[in-house]
Amino acid sequence: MKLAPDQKLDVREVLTDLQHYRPKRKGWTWRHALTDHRLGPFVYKNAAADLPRSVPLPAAQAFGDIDPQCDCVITTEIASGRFEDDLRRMRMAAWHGADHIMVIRTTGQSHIDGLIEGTPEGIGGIPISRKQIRATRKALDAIEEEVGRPINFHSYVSGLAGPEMAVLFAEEGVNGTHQDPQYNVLYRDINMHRSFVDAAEAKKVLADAGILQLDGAHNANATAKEAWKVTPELFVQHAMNTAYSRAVGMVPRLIALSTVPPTAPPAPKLRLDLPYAVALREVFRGYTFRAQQNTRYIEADTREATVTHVLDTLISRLTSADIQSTITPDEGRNIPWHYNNVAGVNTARQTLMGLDGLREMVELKKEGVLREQARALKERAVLFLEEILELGGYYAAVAAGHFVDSGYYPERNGDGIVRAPDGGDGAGTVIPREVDYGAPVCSHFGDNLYAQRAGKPCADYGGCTLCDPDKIQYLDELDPEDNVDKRLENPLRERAAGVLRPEVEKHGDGIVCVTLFVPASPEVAERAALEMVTRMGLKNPEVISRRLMHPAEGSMFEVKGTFDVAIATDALPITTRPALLTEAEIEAWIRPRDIHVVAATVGEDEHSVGIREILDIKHGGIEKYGFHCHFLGTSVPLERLLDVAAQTGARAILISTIVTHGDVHTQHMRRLRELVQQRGLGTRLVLLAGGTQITDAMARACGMDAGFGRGTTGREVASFLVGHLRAREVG
Ligand code: Z97
Repeated sequence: MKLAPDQKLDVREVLTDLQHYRPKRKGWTWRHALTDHRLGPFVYKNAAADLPRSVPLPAAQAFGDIDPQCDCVITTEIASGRFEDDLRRMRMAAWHGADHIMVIRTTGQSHIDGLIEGTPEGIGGIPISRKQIRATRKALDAIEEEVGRPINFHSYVSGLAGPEMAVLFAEEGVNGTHQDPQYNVLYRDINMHRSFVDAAEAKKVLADAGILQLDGAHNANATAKEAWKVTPELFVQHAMNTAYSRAVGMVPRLIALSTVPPTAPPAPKLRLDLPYAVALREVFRGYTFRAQQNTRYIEADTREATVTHVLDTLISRLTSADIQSTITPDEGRNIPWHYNNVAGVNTARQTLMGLDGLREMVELKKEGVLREQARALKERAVLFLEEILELGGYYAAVAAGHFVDSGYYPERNGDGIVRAPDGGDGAGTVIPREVDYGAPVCSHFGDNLYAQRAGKPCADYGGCTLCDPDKIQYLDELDPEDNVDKRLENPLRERAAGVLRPEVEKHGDGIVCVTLFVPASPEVAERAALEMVTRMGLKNPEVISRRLMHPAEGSMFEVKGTFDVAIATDALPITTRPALLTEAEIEAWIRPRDIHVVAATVGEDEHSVGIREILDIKHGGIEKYGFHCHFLGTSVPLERLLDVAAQTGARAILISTIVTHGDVHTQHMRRLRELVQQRGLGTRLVLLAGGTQITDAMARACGMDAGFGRGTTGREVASFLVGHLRAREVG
């Protein structure tokens, strides 16, 4: 399967022959850091290889459209709940620099005690099935070829079916997972014994498949009443999972500690979060770090979420991050929207590149409050661990409610999560292995009847699904109604009919967001905002963000609603804008040639703002490329423009009309052409007209070489002029 940048991802092609699809590669891939990477006008200190295909950051237009890539992996979490829609979102995220795609399941899959077949939408959310994974991996294999960088695919190995999930992921080329038995125990109330036994088995499978593991410590941050107070415990949680993973055979490089800065402004964020981040990296040196933005503080304001994300990322750059995970800034108010996935990725990318080389200029102090705080945290963590030992171990400590207590250890408020060692889902399901136990796959923790002969244990029984993928039983979806083929019917019909609707989540959902400021008290303003959006024709309007500007003067609202109108693309008046020359190309052609242009606002028009924008270097006008501009002012007669053009040997005349009536602008254009012809300058002079009422087609119909309407930039005019003059030179 191959993707072309100008063509939409074909979900049908993804689904074709899926039962025989095999992943192109397995195991985790890091970016390779480059030192002193030269790109455009800059040298980067913390960059990785460039992408052949991507969408650069907006400001890149000022630097030759460069798109430097940072040295750490960037994550986005994708979870519309419909894998066929998620594939398109993944592609967009990859073009913006994401190379770690987490497919989060929208159901608590940890409670399900087996693998799921089919994609049951609706009740209870979306669990992960083999079909979804395989389709996603196939699409990601094509996407990584398109952007030119491996994409790590990620999901969760937890719960009662943890080992089965691990095998499934190893079979299907999933590259990263969350795996931490403490997550089961604390957050999903799954039996402790079962969770740790399963974890050993699952971790062995992950280790053998080279899959990266994230732990679940950050969940304490997200659930604790005062997140900055659970920081000593987080060291303990990381230590437990890390030690257990090592004991099973995982390599440190693929054990990623999942860490989240615990606070957000107005908390004194760096003062609290930086010592914690520093101490963590000192204690766990040699492991890798997955830094994630804290979801806890994301509410309705995407601006605020973005600022916190930037500060979180600053902490990553001041310490370290091997993976920078992103959250969508709208997560507190919607199921994330696809353009907000891209926004989150861009916040990380923009911040990380903006902070390139920071540690070469800024050093964290070796003494003082930062070190004192870091040391205090470590001491508290060690005391916490010692107390666990005194109590008789982890199970006893959880039973005593020592985890996710809101006290700052050694304080305790008695509100921690309490789990009984013999309770929870799957209690009593751990049974001793028989001596003749035979493991169904080669990756296995502990005794196995099948000895390691001929290189692999499964040789004894003719191969396992990890070694021989043809042994995998592929079951397609079982639900006759709710399956991808049925769900695709409408989207494909609409696409074939050339029909478009706006969307934010799923194909053609029609959801749009309107921003309004309403000048009244909050209650009145909100009611009015909903009414206004209803009158715009949106259905089911819902205020998703409200920001008070002043109790009496007004509030700003973001209202989402459904725009239930399909637009036929073939009825749209599409004008293709010509591709622009780069700034460097324009300048390289103009500078050595001494090109003069004459410009004025003509007729009886006193407005010069528009034409000045096009000419002046201050406004990014064509002067900056080396054009010699003779601006003659406003209300200038056409004859005078021609006189000056003759005197200066100009190659172009630019006329502007802003205020026109009775079609005077078309008369000016026609007259200018006549005068030029009369004086025999038609082959020498390029004639351009601009103004709010001018269109390119109209200007050409009136004898101009081109017309430029509202919003034109100097680069567009310069690009046209160079293209035209160059063609005449050649011709
Ligand atoms: C993150 N934003 O990137 P279930 N195991 C662990 C987890 O943290 C999770 C699950 C399993 C977050 C992702 C929260 N984490 C979302 C260690 C979920 C999922 O399917 O909800 O039962 O388990 O870390």
